[in-house]
Amino acid sequence: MKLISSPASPFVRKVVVVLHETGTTADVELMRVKTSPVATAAEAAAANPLGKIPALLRDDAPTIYDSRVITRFLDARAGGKLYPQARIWEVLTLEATADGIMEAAVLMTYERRIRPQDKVFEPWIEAQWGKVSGALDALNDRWMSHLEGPLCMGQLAIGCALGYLDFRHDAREWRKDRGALDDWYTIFSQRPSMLATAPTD
Ligand SMILES: N[C@@H](CCC(=O)N[C@@H](CS)C(=O)NCC(=O)O)C(=O)O
Repeated sequence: MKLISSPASPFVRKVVVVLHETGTTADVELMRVKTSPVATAAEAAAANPLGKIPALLRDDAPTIYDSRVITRFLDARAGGKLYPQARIWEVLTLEATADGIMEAAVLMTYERRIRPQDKVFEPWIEAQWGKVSGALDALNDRWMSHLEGPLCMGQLAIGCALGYLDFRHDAREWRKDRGALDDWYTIFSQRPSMLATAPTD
């Protein structure tokens, strides 16, 4: 199988982390592309009508896309431990929270990198950060018992979201006043799957 990917994308990272956690890295070749909302890579456009990455080209079945679909597919294929049925709604909500953080943070990056400088809309950037900030508070205040529980996809996704904040939005200092989340991430980010997938340009 082939994964349309970029080493800077937190959504791609979720998928690659799952490959590591399930011991299936050898089954998927990473096809690196450079893509953006205004310059979609041909491979991304061919694989996903939305033009986004990640997309997974399967050998004997149609291409699938959206990180949440791909992570669930890869986990099911490997035996299905990352989406435990007993906690499924919490796991999915945690993953959705991580994806929401990534979406807002990626949009902030695009606004500064892609939009002409005189058209950058600061209140919009701050509104996106407001979403990230609210989600981080909720994680710190209400989700620590889940984050500290048995490994699941929700935790891996939150790890990737926090890693992206360090990578692109370090100046926002997300750790400030979020000691529990900071402590959890300090340990979680040392997992071999997280160390092997640190974002790069
Ligand atoms: N919901 C999608 C989001 C994927 C996404 O936004 N990927 C970014 C890269 S980090 C992308 O492909 N951007 C190009 C675009 O928006 O056209 C997923 O989870 O896979």
